[in-house]
Amino acid sequence: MTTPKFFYVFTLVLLLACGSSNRSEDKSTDSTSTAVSVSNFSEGGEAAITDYAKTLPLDKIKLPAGFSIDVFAEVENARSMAISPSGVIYVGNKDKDKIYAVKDTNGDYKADKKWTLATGLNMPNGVAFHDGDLYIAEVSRISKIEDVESKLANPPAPTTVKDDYPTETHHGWKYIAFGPDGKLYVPVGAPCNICESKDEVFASITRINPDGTGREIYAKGVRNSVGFTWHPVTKELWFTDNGRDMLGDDVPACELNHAPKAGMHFGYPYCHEGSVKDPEFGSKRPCSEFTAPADKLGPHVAPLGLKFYTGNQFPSQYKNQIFVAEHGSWNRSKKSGYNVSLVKLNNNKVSGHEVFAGGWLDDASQKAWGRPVDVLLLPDGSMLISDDQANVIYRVSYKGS
Ligand SMILES: [Ca+2]
Ligand SMILES: [Ca+2]
Repeated sequence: MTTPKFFYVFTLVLLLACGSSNRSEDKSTDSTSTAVSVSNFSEGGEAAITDYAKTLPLDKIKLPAGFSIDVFAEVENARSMAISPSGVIYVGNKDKDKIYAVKDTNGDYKADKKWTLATGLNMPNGVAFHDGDLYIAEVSRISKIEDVESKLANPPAPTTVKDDYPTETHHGWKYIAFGPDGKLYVPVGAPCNICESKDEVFASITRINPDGTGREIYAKGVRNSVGFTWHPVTKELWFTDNGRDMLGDDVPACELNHAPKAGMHFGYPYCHEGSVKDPEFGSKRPCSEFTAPADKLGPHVAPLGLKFYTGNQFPSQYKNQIFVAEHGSWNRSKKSGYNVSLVKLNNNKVSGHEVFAGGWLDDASQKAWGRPVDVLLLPDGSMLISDDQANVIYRVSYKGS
């Protein structure tokens, strides 16, 4: 039995017509749906890696045996990062005004798509992903792009969640993250190098509900935290704090702190690194009143983002140890930091630290070609490092020796 050719043609035309009408219906459904919908990642955006990546001297980066480093994405002034369940990485700016999203859409561990989600923002350093929404921290405002992954190619302006944080730009850029309690943690840096403030919100880490209500101060005496995370087992908060300047090359140390409960005071501006009385404010309150740091990371190293290693790719000794990005010093005659450190924990106490990745600073010339800002784990257990000077995100992976 044969079928006339015109029948095939007719059927094909019918199928094409149905297909296109279905597609337009899907679109109109998406735009009114409140459920989390995932974008077609091929829509919009631009290349995430160009020939620029090849110009970076990655061979200068020293890592332990078996590890390697590559460029994952090019992002101007790449600062804090957050990842969504579908593997989109969101990236903030401090010296620029934008928020970006990047994604590896073909599974080769290099991002191939980059979308600019927002522009014209005021030091939008912080990003957090929660229930399908992207939260953004500017100096005084928390905003969000709802259901962001259905809108990567055509994002609306972020809508305000809360806009009454202080407007001071000195230490005003913010890291943000959702805690295990479902609240958004928002630090407020001291508006100075060293000072007391009338408003107790300065030099603190606050937390708010996802809708912006219920602000409370979680931790006090924190000069300028630009990174925090929660222990994967104890669910307790750990955060970095940048020590004061202008007390010389070697004092005080920048800090890694442990805040297992609300209401703790970490010393600023009275006491630094647990034992150093501030020359101006130290006589007002003794160091014994405050919680000392869990680890002294070294003077002026500027620790920012940190993460517990919860992946399965790196050797087992890294499990639940802390990686800390050290942005590097400006207030020191010989530069310090400019690396990613590994802080080792034993029974919830720090047992030591060492450089994990270094080489962005050239010791001889005292010139740096890159500055680590934040660290983030990918689902495969490899680690991303953002760099706001070299304008890239690196990926560190372990293949064994
Ligand atoms: Ca890719
Ligand atoms: Ca402290």
